[in-house]
Amino acid sequence: MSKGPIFRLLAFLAIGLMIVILPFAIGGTPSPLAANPGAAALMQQSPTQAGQPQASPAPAVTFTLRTGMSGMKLSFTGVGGQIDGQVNPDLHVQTGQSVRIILVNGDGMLHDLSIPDFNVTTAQIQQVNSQAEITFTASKAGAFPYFCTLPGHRQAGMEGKLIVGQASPAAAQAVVQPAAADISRDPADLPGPLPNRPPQHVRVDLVSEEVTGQLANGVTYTYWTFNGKIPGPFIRVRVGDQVEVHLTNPTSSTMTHSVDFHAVTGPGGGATVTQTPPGGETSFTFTALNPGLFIYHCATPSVAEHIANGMFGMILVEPEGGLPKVDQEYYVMQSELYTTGAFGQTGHQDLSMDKLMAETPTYYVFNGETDALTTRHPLHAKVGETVRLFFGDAGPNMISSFHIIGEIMDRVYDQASLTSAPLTNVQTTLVPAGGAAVVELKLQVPGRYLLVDHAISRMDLGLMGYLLVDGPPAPEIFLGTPTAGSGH
Ligand SMILES: [Cu+2]
Repeated sequence: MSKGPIFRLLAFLAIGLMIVILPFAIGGTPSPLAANPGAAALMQQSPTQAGQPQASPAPAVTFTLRTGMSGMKLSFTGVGGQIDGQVNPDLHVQTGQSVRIILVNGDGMLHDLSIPDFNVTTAQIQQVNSQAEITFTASKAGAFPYFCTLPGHRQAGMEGKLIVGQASPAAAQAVVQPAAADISRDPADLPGPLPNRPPQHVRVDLVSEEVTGQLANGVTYTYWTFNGKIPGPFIRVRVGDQVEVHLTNPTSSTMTHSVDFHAVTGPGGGATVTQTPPGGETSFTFTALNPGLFIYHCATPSVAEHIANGMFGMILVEPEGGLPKVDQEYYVMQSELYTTGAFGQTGHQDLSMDKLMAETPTYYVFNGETDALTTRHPLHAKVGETVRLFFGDAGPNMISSFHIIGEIMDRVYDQASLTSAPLTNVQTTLVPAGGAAVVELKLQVPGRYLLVDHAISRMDLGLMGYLLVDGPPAPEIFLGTPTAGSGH
Protein backbone atom coordinates (compact mmCIF):
# COMPACT_ATOMS: atom_id res chain seq x y z
CA MET A 1 0.00 0.00 0.00
CA SER A 2 3.07 2.30 -0.18
CA LYS A 3 2.22 5.51 -2.04
CA GLY A 4 5.88 6.39 -2.71
CA PRO A 5 6.27 4.95 -6.23
CA ILE A 6 2.92 6.38 -7.35
CA PHE A 7 3.79 9.85 -6.12
CA ARG A 8 7.18 9.68 -7.83
CA LEU A 9 5.52 8.62 -11.06
CA LEU A 10 2.94 11.44 -10.80
CA ALA A 11 5.64 14.02 -10.05
CA PHE A 12 7.67 12.79 -13.01
CA LEU A 13 4.63 13.06 -15.30
CA ALA A 14 3.72 16.50 -13.96
CA ILE A 15 7.22 17.88 -14.56
CA GLY A 16 7.29 16.36 -18.04
CA LEU A 17 3.93 17.92 -18.82
CA MET A 18 5.10 21.35 -17.59
CA ILE A 19 8.18 21.17 -19.85
CA VAL A 20 5.89 20.50 -22.81
CA ILE A 21 3.19 23.02 -21.89
CA LEU A 22 5.12 25.95 -20.44
CA PRO A 23 6.45 27.36 -23.71
CA PHE A 24 2.89 27.44 -25.02
CA ALA A 25 1.61 29.14 -21.91
CA ILE A 26 3.63 32.32 -22.39
CA GLY A 27 2.37 35.36 -24.23
CA GLY A 28 -0.42 35.70 -26.77
CA THR A 29 -0.34 34.28 -30.27
CA PRO A 30 2.83 35.60 -31.86
CA SER A 31 2.81 36.51 -35.50
CA PRO A 32 4.16 35.93 -38.13
CA LEU A 33 5.11 32.67 -36.44
CA ALA A 34 1.51 31.88 -35.55
CA ALA A 35 1.83 28.50 -37.24
CA ASN A 36 4.28 27.48 -34.55
CA PRO A 37 3.20 29.37 -31.45
CA GLY A 38 5.35 27.31 -29.11
CA ALA A 39 8.58 28.11 -30.91
CA ALA A 40 7.62 31.75 -31.30
CA ALA A 41 6.75 32.07 -27.65
CA LEU A 42 10.09 30.56 -26.75
CA MET A 43 11.87 33.12 -28.90
CA GLN A 44 9.80 35.87 -27.36
CA GLN A 45 10.57 34.96 -23.78
CA SER A 46 13.83 33.05 -24.14
CA PRO A 47 15.93 33.25 -20.96
CA THR A 48 18.91 34.61 -22.89
CA GLN A 49 16.85 37.72 -23.64
CA ALA A 50 15.56 38.17 -20.14
CA GLY A 51 16.75 41.43 -18.61
CA GLN A 52 19.26 42.09 -21.39
CA PRO A 53 19.25 44.63 -24.18
CA GLN A 54 17.81 42.92 -27.20
CA ALA A 55 19.94 42.48 -30.28
CA SER A 56 16.89 42.55 -32.56
CA PRO A 57 13.26 43.54 -31.96
CA ALA A 58 11.02 40.82 -30.58
CA PRO A 59 8.63 39.32 -33.12
CA ALA A 60 5.27 40.97 -33.50
CA VAL A 61 2.56 39.68 -31.22
CA THR A 62 -1.15 39.34 -31.95
CA PHE A 63 -4.00 39.16 -29.46
CA THR A 64 -7.60 38.42 -30.29
CA LEU A 65 -10.38 39.72 -28.04
CA ARG A 66 -14.07 38.92 -28.42
CA THR A 67 -16.80 41.17 -27.05
CA GLY A 68 -19.63 39.69 -25.01
CA MET A 69 -21.42 39.53 -21.72
CA SER A 70 -20.21 37.76 -18.63
CA GLY A 71 -22.89 37.73 -15.97
CA MET A 72 -24.49 41.17 -16.23
CA LYS A 73 -21.17 42.71 -17.25
CA LEU A 74 -19.86 43.56 -20.68
CA SER A 75 -16.34 42.31 -21.35
CA PHE A 76 -13.54 41.40 -23.70
CA THR A 77 -12.70 37.70 -23.66
CA GLY A 78 -9.35 36.38 -24.90
CA VAL A 79 -9.35 34.04 -27.90
CA GLY A 80 -6.37 31.68 -28.32
CA GLY A 81 -2.98 31.56 -26.64
CA GLN A 82 -2.49 32.11 -22.94
CA ILE A 83 -5.38 34.55 -22.71
CA ASP A 84 -7.90 32.06 -24.13
CA GLY A 85 -11.16 32.28 -22.21
CA GLN A 86 -9.91 34.99 -19.84
CA VAL A 87 -12.21 37.93 -19.19
CA ASN A 88 -10.49 41.29 -19.79
CA PRO A 89 -7.07 39.59 -19.87
CA ASP A 90 -3.81 41.37 -19.12
CA LEU A 91 -1.98 41.62 -22.47
CA HIS A 92 1.75 41.19 -21.84
CA VAL A 93 4.18 42.52 -24.47
CA GLN A 94 7.81 43.61 -24.55
CA THR A 95 8.95 47.18 -24.84
CA GLY A 96 9.42 48.06 -28.48
CA GLN A 97 7.37 45.11 -29.67
CA SER A 98 4.94 45.50 -32.53
CA VAL A 99 1.45 44.68 -31.24
CA ARG A 100 -1.65 43.76 -33.20
CA ILE A 101 -5.02 43.49 -31.46
CA ILE A 102 -7.92 41.95 -33.33
CA LEU A 103 -11.35 42.80 -31.98
CA VAL A 104 -14.13 40.34 -32.79
CA ASN A 105 -17.74 41.25 -32.16
CA GLY A 106 -19.38 38.48 -30.17
CA ASP A 107 -22.65 40.05 -29.10
CA GLY A 108 -24.09 42.23 -31.87
CA MET A 109 -23.66 45.44 -29.86
CA LEU A 110 -21.68 48.39 -31.18
CA HIS A 111 -18.12 48.27 -29.77
CA ASP A 112 -14.57 49.37 -30.30
CA LEU A 113 -11.27 49.01 -28.46
CA SER A 114 -9.06 51.92 -27.58
CA ILE A 115 -5.66 52.38 -25.95
CA PRO A 116 -5.36 56.15 -25.55
CA ASP A 117 -1.79 55.87 -24.21
CA PHE A 118 -0.74 54.68 -27.66
CA ASN A 119 -3.23 56.80 -29.59
CA VAL A 120 -4.98 53.83 -31.16
CA THR A 121 -8.68 52.99 -31.48
CA THR A 122 -10.27 50.36 -33.69
CA ALA A 123 -13.18 51.06 -35.98
CA GLN A 124 -16.59 50.57 -34.35
CA ILE A 125 -18.13 47.20 -35.21
CA GLN A 126 -21.61 45.85 -34.59
CA GLN A 127 -22.24 42.77 -36.73
CA VAL A 128 -21.66 39.49 -34.89
CA ASN A 129 -18.29 38.02 -35.95
CA SER A 130 -17.21 41.24 -37.67
CA GLN A 131 -13.64 42.30 -36.91
CA ALA A 132 -11.55 45.42 -36.54
CA GLU A 133 -7.93 45.74 -35.56
CA ILE A 134 -5.17 48.04 -34.44
CA THR A 135 -1.42 47.76 -34.88
CA PHE A 136 1.06 49.82 -32.93
CA THR A 137 4.49 49.70 -31.34
CA ALA A 138 4.60 49.32 -27.57
CA SER A 139 7.12 52.11 -27.30
CA LYS A 140 6.98 52.73 -23.56
CA ALA A 141 6.92 50.46 -20.52
CA GLY A 142 4.08 50.44 -18.04
CA ALA A 143 0.51 49.28 -17.55
CA PHE A 144 -2.03 50.97 -19.83
CA PRO A 145 -5.81 50.51 -19.91
CA TYR A 146 -7.58 49.24 -23.00
CA PHE A 147 -11.33 49.72 -23.10
CA CYS A 148 -14.43 50.24 -25.23
CA THR A 149 -15.22 53.93 -25.82
CA LEU A 150 -18.97 53.47 -26.39
CA PRO A 151 -20.88 55.35 -23.67
CA GLY A 152 -21.18 53.29 -20.52
CA HIS A 153 -19.35 50.25 -21.85
CA ARG A 154 -16.14 50.82 -19.92
CA GLN A 155 -18.11 51.28 -16.71
CA ALA A 156 -20.08 48.14 -17.53
CA GLY A 157 -16.87 46.13 -17.53
CA MET A 158 -15.12 46.47 -20.89
CA GLU A 159 -11.67 47.29 -19.62
CA GLY A 160 -8.34 45.50 -19.29
CA LYS A 161 -4.64 46.24 -19.17
CA LEU A 162 -1.85 46.24 -21.72
CA ILE A 163 1.34 45.55 -19.79
CA VAL A 164 4.49 46.60 -21.60
CA GLY A 165 8.01 45.74 -20.52
CA GLN A 166 7.92 42.36 -18.94
CA ALA A 167 11.22 41.05 -20.27
CA SER A 168 12.53 39.79 -16.95
CA PRO A 169 10.82 38.44 -13.85
CA ALA A 170 12.08 41.51 -11.95
CA ALA A 171 10.52 43.86 -14.49
CA ALA A 172 7.32 41.82 -14.43
CA GLN A 173 7.22 42.22 -10.68
CA ALA A 174 7.58 45.96 -11.02
CA VAL A 175 4.82 46.29 -13.60
CA VAL A 176 2.33 43.68 -12.47
CA GLN A 177 1.36 44.19 -8.87
CA PRO A 178 0.83 40.98 -6.98
CA ALA A 179 -2.80 40.50 -6.04
CA ALA A 180 -3.39 42.21 -2.73
CA ALA A 181 -4.84 40.42 0.28
CA ASP A 182 -8.47 39.33 0.26
CA ILE A 183 -10.05 41.22 3.14
CA SER A 184 -13.60 40.11 2.31
CA ARG A 185 -15.33 37.76 4.70
CA ASP A 186 -16.78 34.64 3.11
CA PRO A 187 -20.57 35.10 3.48
CA ALA A 188 -20.70 31.46 4.66
CA ASP A 189 -18.45 32.38 7.60
CA LEU A 190 -20.98 32.64 10.41
CA PRO A 191 -21.85 30.48 13.41
CA GLY A 192 -24.84 28.16 13.10
CA PRO A 193 -28.10 28.42 15.03
CA LEU A 194 -27.78 28.31 18.80
CA PRO A 195 -29.04 25.29 20.68
CA ASN A 196 -32.22 25.83 22.63
CA ARG A 197 -30.69 27.02 25.92
CA PRO A 198 -31.37 29.49 28.73
CA PRO A 199 -29.65 32.90 28.68
CA GLN A 200 -25.95 32.78 29.54
CA HIS A 201 -22.76 34.83 29.68
CA VAL A 202 -21.04 35.24 26.28
CA ARG A 203 -17.61 36.78 25.69
CA VAL A 204 -16.90 38.58 22.40
CA ASP A 205 -13.36 39.57 21.40
CA LEU A 206 -12.90 42.23 18.76
CA VAL A 207 -9.56 43.47 17.43
CA SER A 208 -9.37 46.65 15.38
CA GLU A 209 -6.98 45.75 12.57
CA GLU A 210 -5.78 48.16 9.90
CA VAL A 211 -4.97 46.09 6.80
CA THR A 212 -4.24 46.74 3.14
CA GLY A 213 -6.38 44.70 0.78
CA GLN A 214 -7.71 44.54 -2.74
CA LEU A 215 -10.70 46.79 -3.30
CA ALA A 216 -10.99 45.96 -7.00
CA ASN A 217 -8.85 44.51 -9.76
CA GLY A 218 -5.57 46.46 -9.58
CA VAL A 219 -6.88 48.72 -6.81
CA THR A 220 -5.73 48.52 -3.20
CA TYR A 221 -7.02 50.28 -0.12
CA THR A 222 -5.99 50.46 3.54
CA TYR A 223 -9.06 49.15 5.35
CA TRP A 224 -9.84 49.47 9.01
CA THR A 225 -11.55 46.29 10.16
CA PHE A 226 -12.82 44.28 13.07
CA ASN A 227 -10.70 41.09 13.17
CA GLY A 228 -9.11 41.58 9.74
CA LYS A 229 -12.13 40.92 7.52
CA ILE A 230 -15.10 42.86 6.21
CA PRO A 231 -17.63 42.64 7.63
CA GLY A 232 -16.38 41.91 11.15
CA PRO A 233 -17.25 38.60 12.79
CA PHE A 234 -20.92 37.58 12.87
CA ILE A 235 -21.86 37.43 16.53
CA ARG A 236 -24.74 35.18 17.54
CA VAL A 237 -26.39 35.35 20.96
CA ARG A 238 -29.89 34.80 22.30
CA VAL A 239 -32.22 37.24 23.94
CA GLY A 240 -31.36 37.62 27.62
CA ASP A 241 -27.67 36.76 27.17
CA GLN A 242 -25.09 38.84 29.02
CA VAL A 243 -22.52 39.86 26.43
CA GLU A 244 -19.04 40.84 27.57
CA VAL A 245 -17.30 42.74 24.75
CA HIS A 246 -13.54 43.25 24.64
CA LEU A 247 -11.98 45.59 22.11
CA THR A 248 -8.24 45.39 21.58
CA ASN A 249 -6.41 47.97 19.45
CA PRO A 250 -2.95 46.75 18.37
CA THR A 251 0.09 48.99 18.90
CA SER A 252 0.57 49.02 15.12
CA SER A 253 -2.71 50.93 14.65
CA THR A 254 -2.61 54.55 13.58
CA MET A 255 -6.01 55.44 15.08
CA THR A 256 -8.14 55.14 18.17
CA HIS A 257 -11.08 52.81 17.55
CA SER A 258 -14.29 51.86 19.38
CA VAL A 259 -17.50 49.90 18.93
CA ASP A 260 -21.19 50.84 19.02
CA PHE A 261 -23.59 47.88 19.02
CA HIS A 262 -27.11 48.71 17.89
CA ALA A 263 -28.20 45.76 20.07
CA VAL A 264 -27.08 47.59 23.23
CA THR A 265 -29.37 49.47 25.56
CA GLY A 266 -26.97 52.03 27.06
CA PRO A 267 -24.99 55.18 26.19
CA GLY A 268 -23.29 55.11 22.80
CA GLY A 269 -24.15 51.45 22.36
CA GLY A 270 -20.81 50.90 24.07
CA ALA A 271 -18.88 53.56 22.18
CA THR A 272 -18.61 55.85 25.21
CA VAL A 273 -16.62 53.21 27.11
CA THR A 274 -14.63 51.61 24.30
CA GLN A 275 -12.61 54.49 22.82
CA THR A 276 -9.39 52.51 22.61
CA PRO A 277 -6.03 54.04 21.64
CA PRO A 278 -3.35 52.00 19.85
CA GLY A 279 -1.97 49.44 22.28
CA GLY A 280 -5.07 49.60 24.51
CA GLU A 281 -7.92 47.29 25.48
CA THR A 282 -11.39 48.18 26.75
CA SER A 283 -14.45 46.17 27.67
CA PHE A 284 -18.07 46.46 28.71
CA THR A 285 -20.99 44.13 29.35
CA PHE A 286 -24.57 44.46 28.15
CA THR A 287 -27.70 42.39 28.36
CA ALA A 288 -29.30 41.65 25.00
CA LEU A 289 -32.83 42.76 25.81
CA ASN A 290 -34.25 42.90 22.27
CA PRO A 291 -34.13 40.16 19.66
CA GLY A 292 -33.20 41.17 16.12
CA LEU A 293 -30.36 41.50 13.66
CA PHE A 294 -28.25 44.52 14.58
CA ILE A 295 -25.30 46.40 13.08
CA TYR A 296 -22.21 47.17 15.08
CA HIS A 297 -19.64 49.71 13.95
CA CYS A 298 -16.74 51.84 15.08
CA ALA A 299 -17.89 55.15 16.53
CA THR A 300 -14.69 57.15 16.72
CA PRO A 301 -14.71 60.54 14.97
CA SER A 302 -15.00 60.86 12.09
CA VAL A 303 -17.49 58.02 12.46
CA ALA A 304 -18.25 58.19 8.73
CA GLU A 305 -14.57 57.66 7.96
CA HIS A 306 -14.23 54.64 10.27
CA ILE A 307 -17.34 52.99 8.81
CA ALA A 308 -16.37 53.76 5.20
CA ASN A 309 -12.98 52.20 5.86
CA GLY A 310 -14.65 48.96 6.88
CA MET A 311 -15.32 48.97 10.62
CA PHE A 312 -18.69 47.24 10.83
CA GLY A 313 -20.34 43.89 11.33
CA MET A 314 -23.57 42.39 12.70
CA ILE A 315 -24.85 40.70 15.82
CA LEU A 316 -27.90 38.45 15.75
CA VAL A 317 -29.91 38.31 18.94
CA GLU A 318 -32.04 35.21 18.47
CA PRO A 319 -35.57 35.34 19.86
CA GLU A 320 -36.54 32.72 22.41
CA GLY A 321 -36.78 29.41 20.54
CA GLY A 322 -34.55 30.63 17.73
CA LEU A 323 -35.40 31.12 14.06
CA PRO A 324 -37.10 28.57 11.80
CA LYS A 325 -34.68 26.03 10.35
CA VAL A 326 -33.28 26.69 6.85
CA ASP A 327 -30.73 24.86 4.69
CA GLN A 328 -28.21 27.67 4.20
CA GLU A 329 -27.46 30.92 5.99
CA TYR A 330 -25.34 33.74 4.57
CA TYR A 331 -23.87 36.97 5.94
CA VAL A 332 -23.82 39.88 3.49
CA MET A 333 -23.17 43.56 4.14
CA GLN A 334 -23.30 46.47 1.75
CA SER A 335 -21.18 49.57 2.14
CA GLU A 336 -19.68 52.32 0.06
CA LEU A 337 -16.15 53.66 -0.28
CA TYR A 338 -14.97 57.14 -1.13
CA THR A 339 -11.59 57.11 -2.87
CA THR A 340 -9.37 59.94 -4.09
CA GLY A 341 -9.10 58.32 -7.52
CA ALA A 342 -12.00 57.67 -9.87
CA PHE A 343 -13.74 54.30 -10.03
CA GLY A 344 -11.36 51.76 -11.56
CA GLN A 345 -8.26 53.92 -11.29
CA THR A 346 -5.52 51.43 -10.50
CA GLY A 347 -2.98 51.63 -7.73
CA HIS A 348 -3.38 52.36 -4.04
CA GLN A 349 -6.34 54.59 -3.20
CA ASP A 350 -6.83 56.81 -0.17
CA LEU A 351 -10.04 58.01 1.39
CA SER A 352 -11.41 61.28 -0.02
CA MET A 353 -12.86 63.28 2.88
CA ASP A 354 -14.45 65.67 0.35
CA LYS A 355 -16.36 62.88 -1.37
CA LEU A 356 -17.32 61.38 1.99
CA MET A 357 -18.76 64.67 3.24
CA ALA A 358 -20.53 65.24 -0.09
CA GLU A 359 -21.92 61.67 0.11
CA THR A 360 -20.68 60.89 -3.41
CA PRO A 361 -19.23 57.38 -3.19
CA THR A 362 -16.70 56.02 -5.67
CA TYR A 363 -17.37 52.33 -4.99
CA TYR A 364 -20.30 50.31 -3.71
CA VAL A 365 -19.40 46.84 -2.41
CA PHE A 366 -20.72 43.73 -0.74
CA ASN A 367 -18.40 42.39 1.97
CA GLY A 368 -15.73 45.00 1.38
CA GLU A 369 -14.55 44.56 -2.19
CA THR A 370 -15.96 44.43 -5.70
CA ASP A 371 -15.12 40.74 -6.24
CA ALA A 372 -16.02 39.52 -2.75
CA LEU A 373 -19.28 37.75 -3.65
CA THR A 374 -18.60 37.08 -7.34
CA THR A 375 -15.24 35.48 -8.07
CA ARG A 376 -14.00 35.13 -4.49
CA HIS A 377 -16.87 33.83 -2.37
CA PRO A 378 -20.14 33.40 -4.28
CA LEU A 379 -23.16 32.11 -2.36
CA HIS A 380 -24.20 28.52 -3.13
CA ALA A 381 -27.45 26.58 -2.84
CA LYS A 382 -29.21 23.63 -4.41
CA VAL A 383 -32.62 23.50 -6.02
CA GLY A 384 -35.14 22.75 -3.30
CA GLU A 385 -33.13 24.40 -0.52
CA THR A 386 -34.17 27.35 1.59
CA VAL A 387 -31.67 30.16 2.05
CA ARG A 388 -31.59 32.85 4.71
CA LEU A 389 -29.63 36.04 4.12
CA PHE A 390 -28.59 38.18 7.03
CA PHE A 391 -28.29 41.41 5.09
CA GLY A 392 -26.97 44.63 6.57
CA ASP A 393 -26.33 48.07 5.16
CA ALA A 394 -23.33 49.65 6.89
CA GLY A 395 -23.55 52.81 4.80
CA PRO A 396 -22.00 55.01 5.99
CA ASN A 397 -24.60 56.98 4.04
CA MET A 398 -26.50 55.16 1.32
CA ILE A 399 -29.80 53.33 1.59
CA SER A 400 -29.95 49.94 -0.14
CA SER A 401 -32.80 48.84 -2.40
CA PHE A 402 -31.79 45.23 -1.95
CA HIS A 403 -32.89 42.94 -4.77
CA ILE A 404 -32.05 39.47 -6.11
CA ILE A 405 -32.32 39.36 -9.89
CA GLY A 406 -34.45 36.38 -10.91
CA GLU A 407 -35.85 35.59 -7.48
CA ILE A 408 -38.69 36.69 -5.28
CA MET A 409 -38.03 36.89 -1.57
CA ASP A 410 -40.51 34.52 0.06
CA ARG A 411 -40.14 36.17 3.47
CA VAL A 412 -38.57 39.44 4.55
CA TYR A 413 -38.17 40.32 8.19
CA ASP A 414 -38.49 44.01 7.42
CA GLN A 415 -36.05 46.27 9.29
CA ALA A 416 -34.71 43.01 10.75
CA SER A 417 -37.59 42.92 13.23
CA LEU A 418 -37.77 39.25 14.20
CA THR A 419 -40.77 39.70 16.47
CA SER A 420 -43.07 41.07 13.75
CA ALA A 421 -44.59 38.81 11.13
CA PRO A 422 -42.38 38.75 8.03
CA LEU A 423 -43.50 40.34 4.78
CA THR A 424 -44.16 37.77 2.08
CA ASN A 425 -43.41 37.75 -1.67
CA VAL A 426 -41.19 40.82 -1.86
CA GLN A 427 -39.27 41.95 -4.98
CA THR A 428 -37.04 44.65 -3.49
CA THR A 429 -36.57 45.51 0.14
CA LEU A 430 -35.43 48.85 1.50
CA VAL A 431 -32.60 48.66 4.02
CA PRO A 432 -31.57 51.93 5.65
CA ALA A 433 -27.98 52.90 6.35
CA GLY A 434 -27.27 51.42 9.75
CA GLY A 435 -30.08 48.91 9.33
CA ALA A 436 -30.63 45.32 8.31
CA ALA A 437 -33.11 42.79 6.97
CA VAL A 438 -33.47 39.05 7.18
CA VAL A 439 -34.45 37.56 3.84
CA GLU A 440 -35.58 33.99 3.17
CA LEU A 441 -36.13 32.32 -0.17
CA LYS A 442 -36.55 28.85 -1.58
CA LEU A 443 -34.63 28.01 -4.75
CA GLN A 444 -36.60 26.27 -7.47
CA VAL A 445 -34.69 26.87 -10.71
CA PRO A 446 -30.93 26.31 -11.18
CA GLY A 447 -28.73 29.12 -12.44
CA ARG A 448 -26.88 32.23 -11.40
CA TYR A 449 -28.83 34.86 -9.48
CA LEU A 450 -27.43 38.33 -8.88
CA LEU A 451 -27.52 40.16 -5.58
CA VAL A 452 -27.80 43.88 -6.31
CA ASP A 453 -28.97 47.22 -5.02
CA HIS A 454 -31.75 48.22 -7.42
CA ALA A 455 -30.43 51.77 -7.32
CA ILE A 456 -28.89 50.04 -10.28
CA SER A 457 -26.10 52.41 -11.31
CA ARG A 458 -24.30 50.96 -8.31
CA MET A 459 -23.93 47.70 -10.22
CA ASP A 460 -21.47 49.54 -12.47
CA LEU A 461 -19.67 50.84 -9.40
CA GLY A 462 -18.76 47.46 -7.94
CA LEU A 463 -21.92 46.21 -6.27
CA MET A 464 -22.78 42.66 -7.26
CA GLY A 465 -22.93 39.20 -5.75
CA TYR A 466 -23.66 35.75 -7.15
CA LEU A 467 -26.01 33.17 -5.74
CA LEU A 468 -25.17 29.98 -7.67
CA VAL A 469 -27.93 27.40 -7.63
CA ASP A 470 -27.23 23.84 -8.75
CA GLY A 471 -29.79 21.23 -9.60
CA PRO A 472 -31.97 19.76 -12.31
CA PRO A 473 -33.73 22.13 -14.71
CA ALA A 474 -37.33 23.01 -13.90
CA PRO A 475 -38.90 23.69 -17.33
CA GLU A 476 -42.38 23.84 -15.81
CA ILE A 477 -41.23 27.00 -13.97
CA PHE A 478 -38.69 28.47 -16.38
CA LEU A 479 -38.08 27.42 -19.97
CA GLY A 480 -35.75 29.25 -22.34
CA THR A 481 -32.56 29.15 -24.38
CA PRO A 482 -29.75 31.59 -23.60
CA THR A 483 -29.30 34.20 -26.35
CA ALA A 484 -25.95 34.68 -28.10
CA GLY A 485 -23.49 36.68 -26.05
CA SER A 486 -25.50 36.44 -22.87
CA GLY A 487 -22.78 34.40 -21.17
CA HIS A 488 -24.43 32.35 -18.49
CU1 LIG B 1 -12.37 52.90 14.12
